[in-house]
Amino acid sequence: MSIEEVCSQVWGKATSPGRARDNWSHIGDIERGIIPSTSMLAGTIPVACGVAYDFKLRGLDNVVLTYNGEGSTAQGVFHEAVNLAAVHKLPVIVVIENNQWAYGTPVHLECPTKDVADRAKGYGIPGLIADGQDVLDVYDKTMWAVDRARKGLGPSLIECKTFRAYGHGDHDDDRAARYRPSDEVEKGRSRDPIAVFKRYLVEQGVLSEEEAARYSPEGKDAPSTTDEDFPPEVVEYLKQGVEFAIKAPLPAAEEAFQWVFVEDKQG
Ligand SMILES: Cc1ncc(C[n+]2csc(CCOP(=O)(O)OP(=O)(O)O)c2C)c(N)n1
Ligand SMILES: [Mg+2]
Repeated sequence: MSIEEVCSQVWGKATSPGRARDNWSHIGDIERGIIPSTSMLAGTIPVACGVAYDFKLRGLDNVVLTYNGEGSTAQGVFHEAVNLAAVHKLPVIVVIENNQWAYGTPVHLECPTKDVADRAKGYGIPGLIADGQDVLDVYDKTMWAVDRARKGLGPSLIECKTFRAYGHGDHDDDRAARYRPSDEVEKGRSRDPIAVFKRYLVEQGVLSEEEAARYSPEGKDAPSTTDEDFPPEVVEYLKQGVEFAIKAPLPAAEEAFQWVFVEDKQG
């Protein structure tokens, strides 16, 4: 998806895939295999199962990945959908980003097992644990599950152990600072995934210390970063998208009634 389309979705313009019908976080495009999500926690897992069932019926070896928080695993629909995927050996990978909080609810009040990955046992499917701060570990575990699904062996659950560096959203930062102990926040932020990956690249001799230190967005929230924290080509790329979206037209008001139901091609 192009940066122009992504920015258009944020600005709610006619040039966005959702044509201003949904917010930025629900971006998707069926033609390109990106399923738009819904706000209902875990609600995208049964949709992923439906898409996977279609792939299976058509004999394709495509795999569906669906990303959810650990809080979502306390929803009834999570269990129904994972059960369905397991029973029918659907090529679905359920990725759980365990950032240890669902708004103000800590993981131990959402999930009774030691690891969220243990939930997989009830469905007889693999439950993998990845270091969610390490991009390569997440990649390896994901590809293991993808290969397995491609062989027709069914779904896997991958718990990526991660950390919510700030509040649930900008609106939650102050509250988060009250309900989370500050040492927990400091410890979590110290393992920023960008810093972890940079360190690895330096160790492997791919990046020099000097190159690694040139740009440093890690550990900063959005309002604290400046253009200097990113390579100029990245800043230019983003500006291009933003400028395009600001100038783009809004959809026509009549569109509000279109595409709500399946339309009769005759009339
Ligand atoms: C069924 C449902 N209940 C409540 C909400 C409100 N809600 C939005 S995000 C959120 C917390 C989600 O926590 P988690 O699943 O851990 O994901 P995270 O945001 O931490 O990645 C809640 C309760 C919702 N969107 N859907
Ligand atoms: Mg969470």
